[in-house]
Amino acid sequence: MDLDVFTLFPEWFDWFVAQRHVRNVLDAGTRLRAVDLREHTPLRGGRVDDTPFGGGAGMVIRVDVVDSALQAHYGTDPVTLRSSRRVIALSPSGRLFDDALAAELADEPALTILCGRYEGFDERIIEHFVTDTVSIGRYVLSGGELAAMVLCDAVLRKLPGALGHSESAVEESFSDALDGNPEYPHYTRPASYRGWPVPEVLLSGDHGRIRRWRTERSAARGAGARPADGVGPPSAP
Ligand code: 6GU
Repeated sequence: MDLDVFTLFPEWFDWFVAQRHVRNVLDAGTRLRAVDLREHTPLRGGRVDDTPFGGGAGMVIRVDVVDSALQAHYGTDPVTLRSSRRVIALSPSGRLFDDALAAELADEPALTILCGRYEGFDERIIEHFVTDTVSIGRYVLSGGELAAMVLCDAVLRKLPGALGHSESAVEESFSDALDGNPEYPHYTRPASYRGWPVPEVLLSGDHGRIRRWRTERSAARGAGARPADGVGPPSAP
């Protein structure tokens, strides 16, 4: 996969790409580049934003700035670029990111991710250059960079080479293997700690029973059930 992240803070991604699980995917042939939105700005002083027409608080990323950045990077008109690759604008008002969207994006040969700052993007960027707007949750971040890392992390770990064991991503939370439910609980040694025992079934060696227990726990979590002791986090509505 070929991943380009357009951002005002490309150096933030140095940390991200240095992480082991990201390195593994990059070593297996995926490319991730952080591109500085300021690098090709047509405005003086590296300016990228402006005040909103109609007034109001905050600044807006300019359409000519994003046009120049995409044009310079790809050597093609961004209006046509989006017919050949997925161009995603990160915005708190976008489509909610989930495992299904992560899987969908992991199947793409190439992704372009635009990180907003300030109040967001001039709407013409969304209308003419972008294929998707994506949000990672119903809260507002100061910019799209952390959201881009969340998205990249969730997508990259689905690619070959990301995980130590190729099966680890198949039966994880929200996957088809678990009918879209959260993952079942895990336990490891010691088998009893401070009087807290591990569920007996997991020590039974009966793989059929273990499988049924896990499917059941996963489905119960999906239904928002409390843990059996009733002292866990409150159940979902
Ligand atoms: Cl994608 N961007 C910003 N700025 N805030 C967010 C978000 C994205 N997703 C949730 N909050």
